[in-house]
Amino acid sequence: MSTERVAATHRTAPFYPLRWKEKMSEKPKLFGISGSRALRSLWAIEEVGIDYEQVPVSYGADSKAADFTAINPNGRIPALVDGDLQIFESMAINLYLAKTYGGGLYPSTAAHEAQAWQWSVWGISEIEPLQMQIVVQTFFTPEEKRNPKVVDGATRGLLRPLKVLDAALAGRDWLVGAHFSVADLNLAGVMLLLQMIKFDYREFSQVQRWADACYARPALARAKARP
Ligand SMILES: N[C@@H](CCC(=O)N[C@@H](CS)C(=O)NCC(=O)O)C(=O)O
Repeated sequence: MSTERVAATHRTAPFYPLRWKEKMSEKPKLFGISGSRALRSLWAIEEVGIDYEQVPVSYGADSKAADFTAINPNGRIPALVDGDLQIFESMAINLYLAKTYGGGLYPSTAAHEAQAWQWSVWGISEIEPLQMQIVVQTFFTPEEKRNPKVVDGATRGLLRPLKVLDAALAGRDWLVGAHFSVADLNLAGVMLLLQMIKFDYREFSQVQRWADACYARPALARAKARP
């Protein structure tokens, strides 16, 4: 919701909770750069379409500075400040943004909401550790120290969750309900790293189709164009 819409809502509904009034004074601030996992939350905030400020904190020393660790004591990006709320973890940030400002991006029933949480947690627990092994070996390990067995093992390990995802997507366009939702956003956001390493999805045609549709979203292109 834009600041103007919040302001208009407030004018016509004087008994709105105070937090809306507080939010009118300052835009949400998203901390992190697009060349990091903060891309997931930049994508989310571009999808919901609110006015926001990006604070391009990078990883390394930048994310360990005291003014940033006061927001995220883990010293990791992304983080979000919205009014009194300070929150870290990309999945949690995205669920909050979608629920607070996202309209149709957030499921409207408790069952669909639970499924959105399921896919968000599943991406972080079943996909992320394995894909990170490949990313670390490919991009952050000097060639002479790389261990092809690690990449082979992680690639094999990914086959099981990808098979599950492929089956879940059979006969449906999106993970939850009939349209793109925060469930797709979060899982595809995690899997951006698989796209980066050009993971071969040939065996998983439903995953390929769904990933292509997610990655064609204009909001993602806008997020990638950010610093
Ligand atoms: N689970 C976290 C991971 C965040 C994360 O590890 N971010 C990296 C950048 S890609 C970072 O800030 N690294 C800095 C460090 O570990 O010192 C999330 O999804 O938000």
